[in-house]
Amino acid sequence: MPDRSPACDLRSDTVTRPTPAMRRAMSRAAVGDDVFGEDPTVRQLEELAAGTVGKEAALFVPSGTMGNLLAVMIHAEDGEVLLGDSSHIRLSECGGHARLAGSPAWPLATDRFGRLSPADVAGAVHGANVHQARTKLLCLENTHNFCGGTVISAEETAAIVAPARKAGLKTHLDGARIFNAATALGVPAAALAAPFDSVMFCLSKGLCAPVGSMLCGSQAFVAEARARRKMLGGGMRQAGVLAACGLIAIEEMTRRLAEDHASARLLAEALAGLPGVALDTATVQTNMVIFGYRGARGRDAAWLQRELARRGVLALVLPAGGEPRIRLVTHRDVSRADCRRAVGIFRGLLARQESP
Ligand code: TLP
Repeated sequence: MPDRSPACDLRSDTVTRPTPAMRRAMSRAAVGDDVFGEDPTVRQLEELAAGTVGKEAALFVPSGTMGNLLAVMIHAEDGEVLLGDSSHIRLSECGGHARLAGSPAWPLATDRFGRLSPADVAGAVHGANVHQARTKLLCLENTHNFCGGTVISAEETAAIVAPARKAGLKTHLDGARIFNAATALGVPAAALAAPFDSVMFCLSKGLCAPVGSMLCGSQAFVAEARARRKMLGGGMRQAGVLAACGLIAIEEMTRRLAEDHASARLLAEALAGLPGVALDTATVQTNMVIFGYRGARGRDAAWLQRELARRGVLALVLPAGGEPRIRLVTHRDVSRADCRRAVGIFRGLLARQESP
């Protein structure tokens, strides 16, 4: 069975297949019942993950969505959550913060690079009163998905988090792609996670593991998350076969992300000048390229997605807020040559449809 998709699949880095080394590690992995705390490979992964982001402990969870939900449940205790208006937690996690954690969101304006204003954070905090729930938690996202995979530096993060800390809030980082941010900034992931009580990062995106994310924080926080993971149905048994891939994801796959960033830049620079494309190249900082499209004769992002798919290039139309936009994500399973081919297809399509 071929391990790579035949199409040039730029919909997401979640489409990556486990690498040959991961397949081998799965077959050799020592396993046990992880709900009984007896899976040695999961334990090893949790220790490695915690150390990598500079936290005391970590929990292997089935998805980033579950990791973020657990953080909201535990930190916010049904109080209010401050988060960016275009954050993944707000727009793409089925409203779990409200529906399952009982925590309403207080959305804050996000700039085009995914940053919140420290003054907005300070101004949004309120105590419980007859009209409002008490503000309990601030969540940030780095890299910021719907801003185009943009990065927030350690200094900017510290400035945004400071007013929340001063007001006694808990803080959580949705670091689904924290290693992309760390690579782009040339700093350890731990430096970006340092200001937060907890951080979630994903193994199953650009790091190529088939399943799983890590939720990291203090010993007490992770113990509580372990119990609540079981409540949510996320307790896994012989999960060592998955954790074995996670070990390779952290130890090896984090080192190659600059290649994906270079591919994204190649795509962005070629697409930015094409007719109908509205692309802010300053937001192309990691492995994503997001742009608007309006062509002649009412052709839009949905049309472009369809025509690309007919030619073997898969893209996503982002439904999250505002005018539909096209998202391309680079990853290990699309080579530089695939990206050059995709550029040729874009050029052929857009140049042709603009002519009378
Ligand atoms: N993002 C997916 C889709 O849901 C859009 C993708 O293809 O980018 N935080 C961030 C910043 C994410 O981008 C995602 C997934 C998650 C959390 C949720 O992770 P999973 O999919 O593992 O639940």
